[in-house]
Amino acid sequence: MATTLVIGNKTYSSWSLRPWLALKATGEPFEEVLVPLDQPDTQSRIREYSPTGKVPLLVHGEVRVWESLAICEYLADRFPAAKLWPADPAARAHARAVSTEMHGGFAELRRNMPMDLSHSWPQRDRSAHCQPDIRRVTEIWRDCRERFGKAGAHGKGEFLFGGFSIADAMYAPVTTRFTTYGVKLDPESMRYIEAVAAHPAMREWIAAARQEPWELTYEVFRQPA
Ligand SMILES: N[C@@H](CCC(=O)N[C@@H](CS)C(=O)NCC(=O)O)C(=O)O
Repeated sequence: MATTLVIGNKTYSSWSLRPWLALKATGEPFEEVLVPLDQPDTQSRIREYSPTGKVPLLVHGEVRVWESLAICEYLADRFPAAKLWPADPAARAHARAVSTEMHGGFAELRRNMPMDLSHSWPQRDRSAHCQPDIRRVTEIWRDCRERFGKAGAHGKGEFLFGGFSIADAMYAPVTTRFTTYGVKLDPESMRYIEAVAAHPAMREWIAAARQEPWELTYEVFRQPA
């Protein structure tokens, strides 16, 4: 079945990265349609595919799915062999809860530390503006690792539940933000950031991001630090 993922710039589109990682994990071949953000024709191009005017959007045969987490859920349904969620109901419920928490929350962290995979900006560290979000994100990571990951609830590995799952896809863009802005965290969180950075699909996405010609400056960086 023809599969297409419509995404934004790889450097900046954190929501696009999430389902892209999940789709990669299925092993299903797919076409990528990349619509550069913040261009005069961005909206008209996205709206050729998406009713919301936002990316990502998945086209799978006749089916269209938008919203990053809904796309990940659809992929988990259609490609069960990929084991995108942990099999154990308790671990799966926890993975869904932390994924939903990411999808609906952490607005201050997302606003103050936007994803930028092509630069290193320690001088733009605005982590002081989003400490409650950072505390909660790192608490989630440590807790998942301690309760599920280290015990191999979802197979052996360095990810939140052991092996790679949708929960890791949802938090992957967050891990990069701490690297981009040079924020130091507790050792367990730093180990998790390294594990995500070493994931082959993540490396592929970042390598492609660094080839992109577009430069965006987020509004938040025009404000005083
Ligand atoms: N809740 C949506 C958020 C999608 C979103 O905000 N996408 C941004 C890019 S990361 C977008 O399409 N913006 C449209 C634009 O900038 O014109 C999801 O989870 O997919």
